[in-house]
Amino acid sequence: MDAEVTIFDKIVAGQIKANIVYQDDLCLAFHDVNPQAPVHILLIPKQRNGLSQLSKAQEHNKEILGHLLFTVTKIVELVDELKNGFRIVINDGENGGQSVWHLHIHIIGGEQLTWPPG
Ligand code: DGP
Repeated sequence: MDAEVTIFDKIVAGQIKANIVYQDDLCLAFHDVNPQAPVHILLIPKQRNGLSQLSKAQEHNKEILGHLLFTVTKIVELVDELKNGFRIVINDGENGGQSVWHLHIHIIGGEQLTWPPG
């Protein structure tokens, strides 16, 4: 699965358009094409480096994993609708509902979220 080009690789390469919220050398954040809340942003590493899903993480991925979580706080600073709270979700594997095999963090908010998720 890891060797396959995903839709997110194409977004990183600029081959597919996305509504970009934030980027730096290591990661890219853009609005989800199928939002589940008023704000629904996806945050991805630009290089997959084996991270098709969180459960495949290796020692060499630790730095980017920390960077992604820290970057969530930067995105929250940029998006007013997230300032009263938000949720991050990582779907992992088939039972987790994962559909794109390139690690991504969902950042969801802009309304009162309910618990538990489905
Ligand atoms: P997951 O099910 O956790 O693998 O989430 C994949 C998400 O990716 C899903 O919420 C829809 C989103 N998505 C799929 N294709 C595209 C696309 O081409 N553009 C954007 N912006 N989002 C996409």
